[in-house]
Amino acid sequence: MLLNTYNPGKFAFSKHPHELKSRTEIGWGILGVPFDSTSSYHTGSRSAPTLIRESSFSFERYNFTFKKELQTPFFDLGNIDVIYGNWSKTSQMIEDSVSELTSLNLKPLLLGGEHTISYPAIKGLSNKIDLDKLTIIDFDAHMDMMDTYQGEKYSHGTVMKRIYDLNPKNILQLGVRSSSKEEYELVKNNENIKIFSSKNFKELNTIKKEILAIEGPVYLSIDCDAFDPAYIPSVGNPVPNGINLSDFEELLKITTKKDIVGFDIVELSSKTLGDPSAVTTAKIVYDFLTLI
Ligand SMILES: [Mn+2]
Repeated sequence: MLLNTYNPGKFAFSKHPHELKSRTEIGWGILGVPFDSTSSYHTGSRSAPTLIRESSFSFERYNFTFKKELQTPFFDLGNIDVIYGNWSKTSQMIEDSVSELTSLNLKPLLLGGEHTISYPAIKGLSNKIDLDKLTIIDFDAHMDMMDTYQGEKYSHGTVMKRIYDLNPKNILQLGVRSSSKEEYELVKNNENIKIFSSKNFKELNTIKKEILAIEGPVYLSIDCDAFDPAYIPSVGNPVPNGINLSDFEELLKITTKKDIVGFDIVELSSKTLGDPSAVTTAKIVYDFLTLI
């Protein structure tokens, strides 16, 4: 490092890009995706990548929660140059960027932005992974299984339906506590989609067993609204009575033992530097990188 400087535009502990050229081992590549054009309630998730990175500098390399140092190699490569209001071009850019990351031996770690970004992220993996073997673990208060929302086919409210249309092996949704009747009917009658509501977290062992039984590659998507608003109030669509951080940490320990091929964290919606919601979101990324 030159002089005694640091770069608050990159996630803390990120490796320097010059090391990218000589890479052979697999690592993670962070991309910010500051897109929030379909947000329907609290807008502002376009600022989340910046807030998450800034918050990451409040952590130590030693992760006391898991008694482990953060040693996973990762590169923060900046933000995708999204076009606000133009989903089709933005979506293509996300897909291409993820695809490019995989050709650099990097797995995608996306900082949203709204939840819609998960769809092109998963599509971008398709040259490396058979999507019909992929399981999606989606922490979310909502099902996001509507076919259209507010007239839009591609929206934070339809993203899991679009992903379902790609025919992945399974979708596991954790923390759900809000849906339309149509979404509930679709999910209830579908053996490839499993739902555990936030109330189901009283039987955490059942969810643990469900995760442990997963075979094959996994894409992990975390919508910050899965958590109780007591932990992360600044989200696009807050829903009361969500999951708590201790239960999440237990599940993250198990999930990171799986073959995770991609990760995103979405829907943090704030404009305030140091917002505790941003610190908690950054902590989840930091925990993930420590454990993976
Ligand atoms: Mn969502």
